Amino acid sequence: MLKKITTAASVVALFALTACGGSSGGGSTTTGQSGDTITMGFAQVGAESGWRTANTKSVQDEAKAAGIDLKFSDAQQKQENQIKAIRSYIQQKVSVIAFSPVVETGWDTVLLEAKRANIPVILTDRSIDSDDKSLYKTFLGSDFVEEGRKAGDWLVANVSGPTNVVELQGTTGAAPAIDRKKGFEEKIAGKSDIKVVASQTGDFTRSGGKQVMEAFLKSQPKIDVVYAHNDDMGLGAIEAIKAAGKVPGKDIKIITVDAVKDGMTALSNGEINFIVECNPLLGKQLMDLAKKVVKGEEVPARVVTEEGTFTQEQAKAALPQRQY
Ligand code: GZL
Repeated sequence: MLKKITTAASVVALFALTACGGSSGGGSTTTGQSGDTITMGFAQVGAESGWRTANTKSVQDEAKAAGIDLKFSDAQQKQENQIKAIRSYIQQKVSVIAFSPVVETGWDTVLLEAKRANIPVILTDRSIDSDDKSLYKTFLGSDFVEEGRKAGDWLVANVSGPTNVVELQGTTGAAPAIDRKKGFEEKIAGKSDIKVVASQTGDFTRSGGKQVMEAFLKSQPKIDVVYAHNDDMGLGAIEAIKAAGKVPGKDIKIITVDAVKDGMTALSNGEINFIVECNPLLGKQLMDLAKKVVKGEEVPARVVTEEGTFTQEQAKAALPQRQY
């Protein structure tokens, strides 16, 4: 897995090959500037998808391996719960706060409270839409616009003639939902034969994807392709397509994002046609960044994880080695 690290001031691309999901040894306690054990308050989005489960495991495992004392909360995909968790971490005077913002906006007030308490913040997985870049030290996560572009590129190269697409969007207001839609639209723009005839949020869950796809199958006379912003919603759509007596991957092609095991299995079975990878194993990089930030060392403003894509044949070959 190639990881590209860029700094805000200059582009110094350091490419380091790291094993996907590799974790360091250790387990000894890591101390910060004061010599005390580093404590990290982590406010997780929820447990909405296979990707999130893998991401949570990576954060927990790598905190343990790094000797960082992790305080962890699950917000059940509610912003108010994440804000409450961040406030409790501030009160507990943790060394560093890390979180994946469930939506892009509404964070300035609580992050200003963390700043005034001199607690550094790291954004991981998803970013925020704020003019005040001093509210966090770095953003570690994927380029979701690029993920959408990869999905659009595959569609343009693999369909011909009038093509009706239905889109299962991620959580409304979430960076991956906004950006995966943006990148996809960029690539199909000007292709007059390709039309997104319906687009609605399935909230990144399997049940959400199934319910929305059931509605699309009733309301749309002709559906050729499903573009789902994550595997879980794509898997829900497969259930709805089968229940409607159609063959997923053949009657209706399916493109998803993530490449978690269940998605890759459906891809290798021919029920999904293409998956854009989004790597959830951010734990090791997060802990390395946290150690630097607590010591007051300079860190890149943006750390982008480069990811691949999978066809059905590539999924068959890759599945045995997949970490999640
Ligand atoms: C993407 C992540 C998204 C995944 C979904 O980095 O935020 O949230 O694509 C997950 O599976 O629910």
